[in-house]
Amino acid sequence: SSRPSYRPFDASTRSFVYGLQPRAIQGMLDFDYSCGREAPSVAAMIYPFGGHHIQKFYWGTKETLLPVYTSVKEAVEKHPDADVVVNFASSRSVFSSTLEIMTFPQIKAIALIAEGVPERHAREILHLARSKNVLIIGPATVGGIKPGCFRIGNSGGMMDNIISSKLYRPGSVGYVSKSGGMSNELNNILSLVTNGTYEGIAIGGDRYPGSTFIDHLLRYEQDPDCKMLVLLGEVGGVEEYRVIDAVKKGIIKKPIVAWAIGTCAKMFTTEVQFGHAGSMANSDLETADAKNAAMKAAGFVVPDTFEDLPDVLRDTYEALVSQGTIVPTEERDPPVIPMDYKWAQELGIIRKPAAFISTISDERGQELMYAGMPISEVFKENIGIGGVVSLLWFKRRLPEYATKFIEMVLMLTADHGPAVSGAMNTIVTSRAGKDLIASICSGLLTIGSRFGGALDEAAAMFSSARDRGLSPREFVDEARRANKLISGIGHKIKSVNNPDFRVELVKEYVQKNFPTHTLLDYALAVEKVTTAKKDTLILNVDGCIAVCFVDLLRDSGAFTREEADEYIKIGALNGLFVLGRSIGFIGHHLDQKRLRAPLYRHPADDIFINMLPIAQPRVLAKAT
Ligand code: Q5B
Repeated sequence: SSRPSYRPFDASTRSFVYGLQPRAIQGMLDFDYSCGREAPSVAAMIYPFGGHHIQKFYWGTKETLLPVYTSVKEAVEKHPDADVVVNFASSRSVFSSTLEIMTFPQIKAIALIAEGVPERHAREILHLARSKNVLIIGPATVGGIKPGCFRIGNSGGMMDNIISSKLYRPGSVGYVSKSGGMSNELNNILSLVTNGTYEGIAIGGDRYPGSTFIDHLLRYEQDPDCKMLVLLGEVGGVEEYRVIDAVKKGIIKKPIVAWAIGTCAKMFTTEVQFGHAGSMANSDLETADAKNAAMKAAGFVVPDTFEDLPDVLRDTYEALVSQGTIVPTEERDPPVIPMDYKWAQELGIIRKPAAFISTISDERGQELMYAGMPISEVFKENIGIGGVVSLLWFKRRLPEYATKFIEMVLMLTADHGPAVSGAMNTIVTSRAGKDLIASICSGLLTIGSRFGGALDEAAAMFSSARDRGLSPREFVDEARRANKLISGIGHKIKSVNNPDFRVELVKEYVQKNFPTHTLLDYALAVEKVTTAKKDTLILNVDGCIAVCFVDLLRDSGAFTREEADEYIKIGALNGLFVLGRSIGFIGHHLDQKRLRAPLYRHPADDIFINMLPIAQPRVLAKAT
C-alpha cells in the first residue's frame, strides 16, 4: 500500500471482516457513507462455514453486495487492495485465525475484538506480529476510529453518536485509550472543546495488548496531520512510563494531554481490580496517582481531576490554534444518514400506506386471533370447525344451527367416490408420482360449473328468478329460451328414482332448523318442473346447499342483504364444496400411495381415435 507506516488507515483503506457480523458491517458502511467515501471500507467477509455467498447491505439509500469467502487465501487473492482485517472470531478461534491471516503479507493491520483471549495466545500473536510488522489492535477492544476515513467494527457507537461527535470528518487530536466506552466519551469531549478527533484507538484492557499506548502515540507524532496527542491511561501496568520516557527523550514533541483513570483506588482499603484484566496496581508505580504525577513532571498537560480534562484540552487546543499549528477548517454540514426503515418505524417517525390489508386473523400478539377471537376462546367455547369457518370467512359468530349446517355441508361433500372427475384427476396425478399437494390441486382444479362448483351460480340464478317474481315454470322456460342449463339442477347418476341421500339430509335439516327456507321451497318447485321432463334433472347437492345457504345468509339475521348478495357474488359458496371435497381428495391421494399404485395409462381401445384427413391447401393461381 502507498500509505506511510504511521498511517495504517486512510480514506481509501479497504478491509476484510472475519466472521458473520452484518450489523457491524452495516455500521462501518454507514460511517463510510457519512464520511463521503467513494467505496465501502469493507471489501468482503471471511467465514469458513456455510459456503460462498453474497450478502446485501445499504450504501446510503442504495444497496450493495459484499462477498463472503470461506478462506483468507481466496479473500486476499480476490481483493489485493484490502490490507486490514477486523477479526470478530471468538476467543476460541481468534488465535488460529489470526495466525492464518498473518501468513498473508498483504495484511498490515488486524483488530481483535474477542474478549477472554488466553494471555499465552495474545503474547504469541504479539510476538509474531512484531516480526512481521503487522499492527495488532486488541484483543478485547472495540478497535478504533479514524474520522472521515475508517471505522473498526462498532467503534464510535451508534450513527447518531458518530454524527454528534463529528466523526465524519477529521479533527487534529490523536488519542489512545484502553477502553472503547471511554473512547466514545473522548470523541464527544474532543468534538466540543477542540476541532475533534484525528484518530482514536482503544488498545483493549487485557494485560498483553497487541499494541500499546506508545505504538500509537509514536505514529501520531510522525503524522503531520495529527497536531495534538491525548493519552487516557489507567491504573495497572507500566505502559504510561514508556510514553513518559519518549517525551523525556524528545521523541514525542507534540503537546500531550494525559490522564490515568483509577485515582479513586486509594479510597479503598484493599487492592482494587477495575473492569479490565490489566487494571490493577501491582506496585506503587502502577497507581493512577503515581502515573499522573510522573506524567505531569515530564511535561504532559495533566488536569487536577478527570472533570478538568475538557478545560485543559480546550486550552491546549486553543494555544495550538493561536500559534497557527492548527488552522480550523470550515465546518461542513453533518451528513444525512438514511435511517433503517425498521428503526424509523420503531421510533414512530415515518408512515407508509400498507400494500395489503387483512382483517380476518392476527398472529402478532401473544395469542393467535381469529376475527378478534383468541384461539384459546375458540376451544373454550367449543365453536367447532363450523364456528371457525364462520369467523374466518364471515368475520362473525353465527348461530349454532348455522355452524352445524356448515359442518354438515363439509361432511357430506367430503367425498363422492373415486369415479367423480375431481377424484379421478387426483388419483391419476397421484399415480404419476406426484406429491399430496400436486395431486389434490389437480383434483381441485377440476371443480367448476359442471362439477361441484355450481353453488354460486345456482344461488344467483334461483334467487334472481324468485326475486323477479318468476314462477318455477317461467324460470325453467326462461333458461331454456336462453339455452342455459340451470346451475344446481341435474345429476349424472342421481335421479327421482335414485335420490341423492345427501340432498335429503340437507333438506330435512334445513326444514327443521332454519327460521325460513323460502328459496329451498322455490328450488323444490323448480325441481318438480325439471324432473317432469327428465328424472335426472333433480335439485342436486350443489343446488340444494346453495339455495339453503341463501336462506341462511338472508334470513338468519346475521347478515345485511348487501352482505348476503356480496358473499354469493364473491364465490363464498363454492368454498364450501372446495373445502369439503379437499378431505376426500387427500384421502384418495393417500389411498393410492398406500396401494403403491403404479403410473396410470388409459387403454387406447377406450379412446376412439380418428385422424381426420388434413385439408389440402388450395393452390392459388399465380398472378400473371
Ligand atoms: N339438462 C350435472 O348432466 C350435469 C340441465 C338440463 C336444464 C340443467 C348437468 C349440469 C348444471 C351444473 C350442476 C353440479 C352435468 C352437479 C356435482 C357434485 C357431485 C358429482 C357426482 C359430487 C349432468 C341431459 C338433458 C339435456 C340437457 C338437460 C341437463 N342439465 N336442463 N338445466 N341443469 N347441471 N352441476 O347427466 O333435451 O336431452 O338435450 O350441467 O349443477 O357435480 O357425484 O358425479 O358430489 O361429486 O350429462 O354430485 O345436469 O346430462 O348434459 O346429457 O343433459 O337434460 O339440456 O336435455 P348429464 P346432459 P336434452 S352435482
